[in-house]
Amino acid sequence: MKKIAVIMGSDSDLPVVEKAMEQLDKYKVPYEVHVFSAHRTPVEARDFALNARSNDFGVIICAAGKAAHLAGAIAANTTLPVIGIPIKSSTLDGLDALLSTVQMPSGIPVATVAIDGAANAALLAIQILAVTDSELESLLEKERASNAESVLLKDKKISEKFNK
Ligand code: RP5
Repeated sequence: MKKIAVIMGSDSDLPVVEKAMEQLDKYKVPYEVHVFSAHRTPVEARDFALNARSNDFGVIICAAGKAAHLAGAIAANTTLPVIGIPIKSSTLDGLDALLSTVQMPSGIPVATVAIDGAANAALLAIQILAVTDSELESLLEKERASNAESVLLKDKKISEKFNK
């Protein structure tokens, strides 16, 4: 199975990004975690992206806050799918990071999840690997079925309380 890379712009992003690793652990998907910054360590970020495919990665997740150029800078140097997580780490509540991550020019896509949406970033990366992995696909299907069951249970409880 291909590895998933989880890159964050700073270790201060870790409390949010950990939600991605929780999902990757749950699905037993191999991954590596790094701190690279588009602005503070641009050479290392570029080198990682250039070598990611030959280093057996299948998807790269990039989390960054403020002027969040990490996902775009990584995407510029690889044709692997890149998923961006805008991090709420400034006085602008993450809107700065959201716009910096999502507004990519044509030709260099970044699949951007919600502000602080680390769990969904991991799930999307897993779904990408599941395109060619039926075991992973069936785990995803099971999880969705169990999520649906818990929502139906909530509906039942609310219905019993209010719909007399
Ligand atoms: C971004 O700047 C990082 O991704 C982080 O969200 C933010 C603040 O970084 P630190 O100053 O806490 O290292 O590049």
